[in-house]
Amino acid sequence: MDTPTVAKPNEAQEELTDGFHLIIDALKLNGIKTIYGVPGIPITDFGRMAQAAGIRVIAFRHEQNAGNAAAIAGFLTKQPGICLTVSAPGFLNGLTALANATTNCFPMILISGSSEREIVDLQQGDYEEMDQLAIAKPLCKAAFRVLHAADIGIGIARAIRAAVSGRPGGVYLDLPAKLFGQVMNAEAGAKSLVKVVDPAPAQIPAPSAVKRALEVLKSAKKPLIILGKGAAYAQADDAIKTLVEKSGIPFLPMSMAKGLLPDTHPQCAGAARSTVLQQSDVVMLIGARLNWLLSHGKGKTWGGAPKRFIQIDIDPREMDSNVEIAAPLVGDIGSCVAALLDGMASGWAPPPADWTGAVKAKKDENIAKMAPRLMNNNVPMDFHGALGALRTVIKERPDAMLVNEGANTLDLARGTIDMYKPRKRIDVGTWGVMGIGMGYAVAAAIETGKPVLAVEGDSAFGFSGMEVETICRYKLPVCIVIFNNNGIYRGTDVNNVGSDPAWTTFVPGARYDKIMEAFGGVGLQATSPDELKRAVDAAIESGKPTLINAVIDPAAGSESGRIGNLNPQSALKKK
Ligand SMILES: Cc1ncc(C[n+]2csc(CCOP(=O)(O)OP(=O)(O)O)c2C)c(N)n1
Ligand SMILES: [Mg+2]
Repeated sequence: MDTPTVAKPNEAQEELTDGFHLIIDALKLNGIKTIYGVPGIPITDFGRMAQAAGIRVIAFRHEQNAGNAAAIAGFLTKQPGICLTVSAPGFLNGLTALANATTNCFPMILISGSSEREIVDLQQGDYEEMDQLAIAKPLCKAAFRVLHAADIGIGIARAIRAAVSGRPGGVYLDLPAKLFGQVMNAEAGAKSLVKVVDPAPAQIPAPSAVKRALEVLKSAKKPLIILGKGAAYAQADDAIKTLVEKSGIPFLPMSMAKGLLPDTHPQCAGAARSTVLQQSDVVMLIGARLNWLLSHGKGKTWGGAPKRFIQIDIDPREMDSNVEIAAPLVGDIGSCVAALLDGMASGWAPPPADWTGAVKAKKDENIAKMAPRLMNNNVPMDFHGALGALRTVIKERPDAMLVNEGANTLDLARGTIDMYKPRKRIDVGTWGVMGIGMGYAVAAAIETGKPVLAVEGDSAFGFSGMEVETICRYKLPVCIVIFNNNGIYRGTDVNNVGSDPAWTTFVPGARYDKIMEAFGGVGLQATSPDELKRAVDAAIESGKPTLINAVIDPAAGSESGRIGNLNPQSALKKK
């Protein structure tokens, strides 16, 4: 029998490297510290080597959750979050997160191993065969494939720059299995690596655009500032706070911009949302898009009075997307806000007192109306009673990260739980997508080192629930509270035909806390707001993975939470 011999041509003289190491070196050179992923062919050894080289490799139970973790890591840090998957099915599992990242403008790179190009392109049925690059392209900002080890440096540099420059988004990087094992001269390999210089260059707004924006703002009798998650992403917190305070204009934070200035700030108009949207005459959007979440800038929500919009956005094509923008201000948010502040330096008159007075009166009225509902200690709990307890938790711990998904559980928590610091609230974002919960919770814990409170509808939790094992495995300080109302929106629907349950309902009285116990975490049940508060306090104090099954009245919720109006209605039914 032949004994296989290993050819050692110039090995004595020549030091070699390979694809595995070049990828790791390229990532490290560009400051990547963490990879979120799921192992398998052809990336298992790569993950081991990355871990050995000091990169933190966080293994999930499903790629969608790893992808969501990478995406939110990108949002929190302004560095692209990396998700690593196997080919075809693993890649597809990660793709939802990649598309969601792109929609939400989060910088993320999905790196997937892929099968042999020669076989894939001839469609000869390779293991996990799929033309991944072509499939990823329409769902992300950019997609690249690296075929030669010598191109790894440039490939990773392009991916990083594409993810974070301009409007951030998702990038796909296709790495065929053969690439990992390709060998090349180590010195040439080192030279081929690229450190991306100034990956997200400042984009300075034109002085004429700044002047126009200030003129429109000055002309306002009833101005309003809307802060979007782009403003939170920008990490220009001090400049934005100064702009809002110097202008004296009421501001409305979008969901993930909550806390950029505290929700308790005297200028916050969150509790008078309908009033300010309807009655304002000039609206300055900072990193907020006029999409469905703002009723496209028109219609009933915005009232009858004509509006003029000033819009700050890094993407020129965002302007006039839905309605005319009177003063487009294109540039990065930090530079735009700084330029506006410069322009205001020579003196600025606060908005008319009858406007700010009217906003304050409406807001005080709404807050007073809500207060007793949030203090109820009813059993079974309703959403308001339970959220009143969690609101106090965050008030007492403004550094904690809040993850939130569901329908009623989302909409009511958003309006109830005040945020005090920037980038502490992460949720379903532009799409209202279920399934971000545990991925976001893991990344929030890892990237910030702070305690995480995940407030989850029972349906919402189910989309990523298996990651409680991941949370236990990495011993993350995550407290999950499940608002268990036995179903989607409510647990009271009945199917009158046949014996199947109504399709919006779940097993009644389920004990989600037991799932956590299965992996060594703490599982608790809470049936009153007081009990819930005590349980969450204990969880956060201990830093131990905890899941609290919060029993909510199954009849308390409403269809689709606050967006029931989006459900299509038949013209026939209306007759
Ligand atoms: C990926 C995805 N699938 C389905 C939906 C539709 N959807 C919206 S909210 C929701 C769940 C709402 O139920 P739950 O999380 O229990 O919240 P509740 O209203 O009961 O508090 C679903 C399935 C979605 N938004 N995203
Ligand atoms: Mg529910």
